[in-house]
Amino acid sequence: MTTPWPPSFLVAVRHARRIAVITGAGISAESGIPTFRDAQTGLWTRYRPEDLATSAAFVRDPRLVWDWYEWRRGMVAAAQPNAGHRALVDLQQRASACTVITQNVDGLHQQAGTRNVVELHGNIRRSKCFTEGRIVTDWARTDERPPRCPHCGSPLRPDVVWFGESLPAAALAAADEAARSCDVLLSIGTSGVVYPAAGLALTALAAGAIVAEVNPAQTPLSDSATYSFRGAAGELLPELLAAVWGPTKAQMRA
Ligand code: BV8
Repeated sequence: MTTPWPPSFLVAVRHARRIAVITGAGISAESGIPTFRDAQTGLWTRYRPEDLATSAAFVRDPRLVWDWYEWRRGMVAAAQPNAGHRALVDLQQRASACTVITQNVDGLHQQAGTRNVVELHGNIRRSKCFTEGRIVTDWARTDERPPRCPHCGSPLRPDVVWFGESLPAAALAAADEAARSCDVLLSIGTSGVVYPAAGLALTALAAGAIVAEVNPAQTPLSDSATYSFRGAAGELLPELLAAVWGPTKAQMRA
């Protein structure tokens, strides 16, 4: 089923000087990584992500939080970028300027080949010292969980932004500048409930950009977005690129 793309939207994407893209967990769903809104599976069904992704939860039970992230790291390590990630690599090559901003911590945009990804919430593949904040790669592999910082002995934590923590200032500034200066913003696979990330699409709208959403479900952005396309990123994004610039060689061979 091909989406009836509005011609005005296709023209806007093709001629945009600058495109901003904001992605959420939905773009990684087709890579097998559960979204935050998906029910947690197995051991983790009894916990809400919001209750584990906090500094207080880590202080209260560092091993539980460390193990939750190790479980997620395992899924991320086994995951491959999907057609949605690859379509954004294609978009960045075809558009005159395209900034990809992500709330995701899985690193799949970089793995797919997207350049200069703005990671608003850090990256689960990196660990840092809970006290010093420095990134640590070489810790003693003992069975202690969480492991200890080799420099000061504090527990290690994932290099992600927890609820109640400020976003990296440089990433937030880059995302805000992209939202203010783009002609088109694509909001892909996000429920749009976590701030300040969810505010970026509204910033783009207020600055006069065309804002289009790709999501199988309604979100708080759906009614205010210029366009809201119902569907999966892995299906709609390749379709959109083909509608704007023609099918890729791979699509022609398919
Ligand atoms: C902060 C990393 C300052 C960790 C995450 C107003 C202003 C500022 C702050 C706040 C505010 N109001 C409230 C707050 C506090 C809070 C907040 O927003 N709370 C929410 C719950 C109301 N914000 C913060 O704490 C932020 N910090 O603002 O600092 C400050 C400092 C001190 C005190 C106050 C403020 C920090 C937020 C970052 C938290 N860290 N991740 C980790 O991963 O473990 S957030 C995490 O959840 C994700 O990164 C993401 O941002 C969010 C989940 O959202 P989504 O990515 O959208 O995923 P979700 O599952 O929700 O939805 C998936 C969507 O995909 C669905 O819509 C689904 O339909 C769709 N989908 C499914 N399949 C597909 C699909 N779409 C396309 N294709 C498919 N195939």
